[in-house]
Amino acid sequence: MTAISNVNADVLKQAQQRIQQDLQTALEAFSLPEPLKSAVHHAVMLGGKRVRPALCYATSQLQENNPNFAAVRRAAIAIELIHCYSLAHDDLPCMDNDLLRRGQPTCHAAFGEDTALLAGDILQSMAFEVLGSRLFDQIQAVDAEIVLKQMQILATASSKMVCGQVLDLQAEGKHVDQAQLENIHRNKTGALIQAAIMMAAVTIFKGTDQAIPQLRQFGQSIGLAFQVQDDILDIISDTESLGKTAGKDEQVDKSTYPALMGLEQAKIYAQSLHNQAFEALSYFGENALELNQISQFLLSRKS
Ligand code: GRG
Repeated sequence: MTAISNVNADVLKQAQQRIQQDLQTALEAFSLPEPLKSAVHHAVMLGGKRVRPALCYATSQLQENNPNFAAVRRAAIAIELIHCYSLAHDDLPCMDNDLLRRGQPTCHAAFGEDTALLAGDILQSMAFEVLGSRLFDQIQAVDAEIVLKQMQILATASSKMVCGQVLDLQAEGKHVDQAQLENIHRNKTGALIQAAIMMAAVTIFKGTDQAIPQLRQFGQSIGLAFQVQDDILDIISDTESLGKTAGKDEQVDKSTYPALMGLEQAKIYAQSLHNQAFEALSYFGENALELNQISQFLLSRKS
């Protein structure tokens, strides 16, 4: 058990180190006026588990020495920039109105609502600019078909995330059934997690490969499981471990899995979604070792 946890920690740690450097490189390429520059740095560089980039890199590992790895690195940056924008906006007074994120003051708490809103806005554009750039690919020609597919995947997932957020806000204080809750979370959280996997998948596989639907299924299961776990942690964990305000869901009467089915049943549901995810990965055999390890980390995560 200890051995597996260590391997998990190593895979994630390596991904965190790589994405931290790559994000730094990407941000340095932009010339932004103050205080926007500092707000963007605050929203992106301070902490975070970096799960989405880690899923990107681990998917790339399905093929040894992926010749399009530069496109995977750009995708990992782009997905994290979109994620950071969503967190900055999610914390705004007109949304969740939170003051703590990743153990730090939220972007608007540190820089004001106007600058935090604009930081989120520009992070969206930056994500697509990075995706269409030659970053890490100066020698080899950029594969335009891959870039186009990645842009489509990211744009679709980002739109779904906003739609999911709207549905989530509408559901506050109301009773929703499991199908409605699933629709909210597949859009709000699951779509971006699935996109992290698919943006790397298109650097390796053609659309007709059987690997594509398997990875789509894996992404869908792990994406929903992530939100179920997030709902559980909001109840069983504390503010210090989470780096964000614990118990917030109940405070604002959010529709969550524990609220719908009870805490114990929600834990069982999270495990069953992970089982579905592992099942989809079994198609890839040992090549999916890193994806397996990250999935195990996600199931046992405490923050
Ligand atoms: C356009 C106003 C406007 C809003 C954009 C705010 C928004 C739409 C969407 C919110 C989406 C959102 C914040 C979903 C929650 C997903 C989630 C579980 C986030 C936490 O992810 P972690 O645990 O965070 O990976 P770290 O900090 O580790 O990166």
